[in-house]
Amino acid sequence: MKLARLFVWGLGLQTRTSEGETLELTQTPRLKNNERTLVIGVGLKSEPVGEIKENLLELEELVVAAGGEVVGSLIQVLPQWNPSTLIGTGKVEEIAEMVRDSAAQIVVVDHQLSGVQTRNLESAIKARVLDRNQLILDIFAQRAQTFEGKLQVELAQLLDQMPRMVDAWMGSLSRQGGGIGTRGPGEKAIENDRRRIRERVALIKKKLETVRKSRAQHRSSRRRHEIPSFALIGYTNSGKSSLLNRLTGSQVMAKNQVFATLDPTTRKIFLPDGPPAVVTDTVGFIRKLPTNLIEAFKATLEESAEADILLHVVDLSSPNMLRQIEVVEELIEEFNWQDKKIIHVFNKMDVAPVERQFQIRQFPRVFVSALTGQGIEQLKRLMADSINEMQTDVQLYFPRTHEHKIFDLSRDTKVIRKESATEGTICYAQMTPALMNRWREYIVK
Ligand SMILES: Nc1nc2c(ncn2[C@@H]2O[C@H](COP(=O)(O)OP(=O)(O)OP(=O)(O)O)[C@@H](O)[C@H]2O)c(=O)[nH]1
Ligand SMILES: [Mg+2]
Repeated sequence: MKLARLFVWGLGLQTRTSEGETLELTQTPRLKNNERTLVIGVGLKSEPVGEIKENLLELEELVVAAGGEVVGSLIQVLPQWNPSTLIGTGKVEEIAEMVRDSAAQIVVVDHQLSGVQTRNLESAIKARVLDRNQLILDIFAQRAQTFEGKLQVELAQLLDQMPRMVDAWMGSLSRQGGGIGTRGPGEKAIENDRRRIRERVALIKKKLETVRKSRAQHRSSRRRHEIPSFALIGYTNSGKSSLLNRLTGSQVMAKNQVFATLDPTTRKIFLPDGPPAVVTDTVGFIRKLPTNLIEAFKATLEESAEADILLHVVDLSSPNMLRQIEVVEELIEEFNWQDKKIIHVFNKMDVAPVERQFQIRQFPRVFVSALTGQGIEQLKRLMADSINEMQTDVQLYFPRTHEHKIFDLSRDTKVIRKESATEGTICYAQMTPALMNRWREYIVK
């Protein structure tokens, strides 16, 4: 029975043990409020130590965001990973001692752990062990508000759980002296669990697909009305939501906390001398973002993928600014957004040292403060300019029988010049790619 419970740990599913009794299972092992937590930074000798330390500081922020209290930290740099515990045996002992001394209830390791490694560490350290991915998933699970957000988080958790299960299962088989061909009752229960998870994954994916379609419909209706769109992207806590509020006068939650925003919000914005546009605020990025989360949040990310222009928001005051920019740029490549138009928005200029501005090589860029409003007018002008830049000069030909359409054209865009031609009229105008698509049957050049 112990075996069966082990594998379905944290799935929020009801399942049957090998003895046939029904188990009510709890949600993912959440970090409870004020739970005493030890954080462990790990890295290989080949990695720069500074980066391992930075990652650890960020892990501490993540623990606080999840509601935990950091009571100690420790770093280990290894020549290579230890397959059974990730870190070296001596360090495991040291951590066990720290856990005893500090009465820590939970240990978070800043690296992905396999199911076997987690279990071995837990039995040696005598505390619950989470890895970075599980912690991030935990925060998402706590924050998810909407139906879609909750579905996405559950999907990410299930995808995260599956390989751990298989791994822990293999580990326990080899410990029992079993192997391929030895099928115990526990194994059957595990297979059942795996099937249930697969079914649930399929169900959630189907539901998410429906959500995705309805989003796509909204977007295409925006397209039909030719509304240019911006998406705020950037490192978590860089001030995306604050900027949305400042730009559009809305009141979405902005908080000094990593992953304050999960669900995308779209608001209308009025730019000087420009057409009305929309701005979308979405979930922030972080280094080592779990791939399962990316997979699960596809629908949300599409909202940014479909935007005409990305506003990459950077926290100019962060000591890790350059690394954070790098992480976001890597993700931009991963999502294939590199060909989009990107405006770099360096936020929090009110609290950043002025020299910082000289380190910036990205263009086009603007320095702002969502808090004080500094630079916001400049940002708006840059946004309006970028919309206008998206326009190209086109030439349209309307045969006599379609000349009434010129009236519609002049409502969509400014008709710069009209010339009569044989059996019709030629019009010169400027158009955005979306408008060009709408008028493609008349465009000659
Ligand atoms: N001093 C200063 N603080 C700012 C500025 N903009 C945002 N903040 C603060 O930075 C913190 C994070 O702001 P958010 O707008 O929630 O950041 P976000 O990028 O939406 O964060 P996530 O949704 O968690 O990814 C909040 O405490 C804001 O008050 C600014 O221009 N100056
Ligand atoms: Mg936000």
